[in-house]
Amino acid sequence: MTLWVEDELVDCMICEAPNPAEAILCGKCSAPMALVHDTAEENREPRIISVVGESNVGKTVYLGFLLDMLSRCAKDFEAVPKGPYSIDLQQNVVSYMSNRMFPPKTPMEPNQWYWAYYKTRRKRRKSKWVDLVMPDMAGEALAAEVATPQTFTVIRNLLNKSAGTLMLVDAGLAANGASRPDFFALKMLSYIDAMHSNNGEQRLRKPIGVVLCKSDFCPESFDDPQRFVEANLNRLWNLCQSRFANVRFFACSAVGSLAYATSGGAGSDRDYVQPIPLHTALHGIMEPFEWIIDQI
Ligand SMILES: Nc1nc2c(ncn2[C@@H]2O[C@H](COP(=O)(O)OP(=O)(O)O)[C@@H](O)[C@H]2O)c(=O)[nH]1
Ligand SMILES: [Mg+2]
Ligand SMILES: [Zn+2]
Repeated sequence: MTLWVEDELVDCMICEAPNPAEAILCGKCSAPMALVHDTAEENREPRIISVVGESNVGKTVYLGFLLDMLSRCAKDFEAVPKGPYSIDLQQNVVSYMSNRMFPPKTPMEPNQWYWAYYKTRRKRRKSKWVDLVMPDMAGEALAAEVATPQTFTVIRNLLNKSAGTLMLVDAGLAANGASRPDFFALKMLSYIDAMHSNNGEQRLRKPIGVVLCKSDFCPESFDDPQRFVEANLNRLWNLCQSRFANVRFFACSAVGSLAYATSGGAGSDRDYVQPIPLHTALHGIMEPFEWIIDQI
């Protein structure tokens, strides 16, 4: 006689694909399965914060340092990393930057994204756990999904399930007069707006933290981030005013000073200029996170 033990299946929190109970990452979207197990065990709903932004805006650098600060109990936060991937992302950023290099580009394929999952809460107040789930996604994937919804359904599911979103914007480019960061942010927010569309009347209450990355290029953004957005990212500003009830603006930077190196090679490579982060100086990394955690 043969006994068949049917494997228990658990649905992924992000894409809803069934996975074997012992799976660590979802077989379809690579999201950490610990998210399902932990929240079920603790008998609570997940409270997800997502981090989005265009390619090259600084997501990997921001997340890496945020996770590192959280795991060192900055500002009295307690953070529990879930799974090796979470620690890898953080370690990757910290070690590249201490070698005066920016970390390499995030791959486009969803199964190669680093999904970091940290459970975190304020220690002193014994407040509720927050699930900081951050796919360090390639900005191109996000752009593809925003341009043609349903291309990467995993992104849609993630945004839909998050209680709050941090949207990163390249302040250096915006300060130089580029319209690209403004348009990308505009598209991103109108995508979120459309997804939650409630007959178009009420403004969306879900908290959106707009994080101005690379603010070392435009230090004035630290003095008054809101004003900076109003002046340099005016399309984004107007949409926030009309459609979002709970938006806050923050400036942040990970580097103290930059040097520039050229490759010195021949041909097309010749004029390639590469920024070298001379030293790490973290400004405004925790603030957006602290704010959003209090909003959800
Ligand atoms: N000046 C400055 N440049 C940054 C900062 N963070 C990132 N960068 C630059 O932006 C590039 C892309 O950063 P990355 O985190 O990989 O962006 P991602 O594509 O959004 O993940 C890096 O290679 C750096 O050149 C920062 O705080 N200040
Ligand atoms: Mg990246
Ligand atoms: Zn999944």
